[in-house]
Amino acid sequence: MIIKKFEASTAPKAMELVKKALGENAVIFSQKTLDKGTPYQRVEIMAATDYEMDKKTAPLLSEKEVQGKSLPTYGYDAIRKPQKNPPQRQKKQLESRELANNFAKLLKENTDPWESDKKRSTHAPLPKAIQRNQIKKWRDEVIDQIQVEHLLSHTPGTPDIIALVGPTGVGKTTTAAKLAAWYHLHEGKKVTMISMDCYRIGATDQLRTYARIMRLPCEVAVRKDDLPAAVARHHDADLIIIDTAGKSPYDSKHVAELADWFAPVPNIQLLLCLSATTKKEDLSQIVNSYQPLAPHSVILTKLDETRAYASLCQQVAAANMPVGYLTMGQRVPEDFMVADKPFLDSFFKQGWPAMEQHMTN
Ligand SMILES: Nc1nc2c(ncn2[C@@H]2O[C@H](COP(=O)(O)OP(=O)(O)OP(=O)(O)O)[C@@H](O)[C@H]2O)c(=O)[nH]1
Ligand SMILES: [Mg+2]
Repeated sequence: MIIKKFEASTAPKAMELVKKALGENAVIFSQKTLDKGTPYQRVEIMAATDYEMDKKTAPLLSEKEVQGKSLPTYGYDAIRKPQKNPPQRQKKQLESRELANNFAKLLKENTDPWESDKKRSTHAPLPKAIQRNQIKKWRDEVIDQIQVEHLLSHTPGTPDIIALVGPTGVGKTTTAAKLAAWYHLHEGKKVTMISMDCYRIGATDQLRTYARIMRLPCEVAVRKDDLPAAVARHHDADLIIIDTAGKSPYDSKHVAELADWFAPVPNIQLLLCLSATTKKEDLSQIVNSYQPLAPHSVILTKLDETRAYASLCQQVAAANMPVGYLTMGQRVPEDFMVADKPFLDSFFKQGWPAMEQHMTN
């Protein structure tokens, strides 16, 4: 396995470098723009390929071609790397105002299905002066309801089994890899990965590649019976992470099918992935449609792709499901956090600046 960082003036040029060095099968872990808006703006891509492929096909790059000098460690050391530009106070204030405004809008809409009659009574028009305090109070009440819970350990000597479920493209596979990295590299657990995603071309390869890079076993369950069999084969693992195929939350058959697959697997904990970019109505539909599976907790993904978290906060509180983990970017394993209550509180109160602050520490 080989992981490299490439820099060029534009994304296509950086991709060219990747192809030249690692071949067509390289896996792109991350892409970001450095020194954005300055004359030094450039694109950085982190990509990987396995060792054999590299030996056969990858010509060596000259030092001039690859400007990134130090390669980040693949693993826990790379997590929460300090960022160059700490958040500015002004920006922080703007973000908090945005969050408060969102709550204000929601308050006006008066459309929250989960609200109690007590809260509903606060929807009577309020004088502007006290409205702000009321919104803040109401927001804090909502945030207080959100609980945090991580992986639950069952019987010692048997693996903990978790499965990531959720709609298409919310980041299940990427998060499965981040979870594997966290529990394997940080907690020292013996992790096995299983892919149940045979719907999409290349989906199993995506998980397999991550597993190969971390040198973890990875199985593919093609038929229903394959799943308990694969779990049984890895009875000596500490943790089994199952990645599932994403489907539309409006596809009623999908949840029934998942339930059918999971039925013979004892003590399986389902983690529902919710993307922060999902619209309020759809979030509610997602939570409802996965409810029959009784998810153990939620993973909040793509927190970096929006700055408005009010709907997410509301839906999570309403769903009464604890938050387990957070993801805030495409980088594996860096853009991942095990949720904790004090952080979640400040994140939902302050918005993105709280995340930036956290990542600089
Ligand atoms: N910005 C951002 N992108 C993310 C995050 N997590 C995953 N992604 C990206 O979202 C895209 C989809 O991620 P996947 O992990 O393939 O999503 P999935 O839920 O497994 O998708 P399906 O299997 O097709 O349902 C990829 O480009 C990921 O890199 C995140 O926290 N932030
Ligand atoms: Mg996937």
